[in-house]
Amino acid sequence: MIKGCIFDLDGVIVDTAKFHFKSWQDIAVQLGGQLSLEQNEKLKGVSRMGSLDFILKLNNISISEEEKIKLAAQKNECYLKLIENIDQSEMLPGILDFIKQLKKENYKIGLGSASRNAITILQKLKIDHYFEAQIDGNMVTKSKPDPEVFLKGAKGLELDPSECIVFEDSIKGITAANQAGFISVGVGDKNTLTEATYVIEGFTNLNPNDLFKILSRN
Ligand code: B16
Ligand code: MG
Repeated sequence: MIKGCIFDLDGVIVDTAKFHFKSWQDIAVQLGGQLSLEQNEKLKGVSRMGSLDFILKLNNISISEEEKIKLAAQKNECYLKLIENIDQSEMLPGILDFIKQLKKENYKIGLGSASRNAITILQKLKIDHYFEAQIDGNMVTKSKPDPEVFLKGAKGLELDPSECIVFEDSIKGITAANQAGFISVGVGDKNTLTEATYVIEGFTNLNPNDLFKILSRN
């Protein structure tokens, strides 16, 4: 029986992927390399340092650990500037309504994001009060596809993974959810998120109970 939902942030609740992309692209260009929109897809759900390592490898660039720490901080400064004035208009269509419906029906709601900025963003969007458990990149030691972030989310909600749905836009996040026995709902392209229990294109006009009925048949 479904009792709670755990949401990824970037790409599920809010359209911040474009800001991560712009910030990383600037770093790649500064290093004499590049980062295309297609390559950026592989960075979804990947931690800050993991993303930098990916970009360095992609461009055959080798730098010291000290330099890496500086670049990661520079990327984050740029990202923070871009999200400075973020508000509910940046939320993905239908998600706020979906969250409100869940709350009305007494489902528990949690956050499971790789981003160290996730809680700041929830506060800026003025939706943090909906989330009984808020797990972000500062609270985990292992990145997705490790399920730590979602397991901590379920623990915070006092639920078993089998009682929770994880909503994710990244392949790594879906793998993480599946590994730990959650029901996984991919948000995006069904040809990309092939491992998900079920895939939705988005939250527009989506009723939680209708979705849960479909999931119980899968
Ligand atoms: P930060 P999610 C992830 O968030 C993003 O998808 C990924 O692009 C980003 O690199 C990562 O957070 C770390 O973000 O630099 O803000 O700590 O999709 O797991 O909500
Ligand atoms: Mg995401």
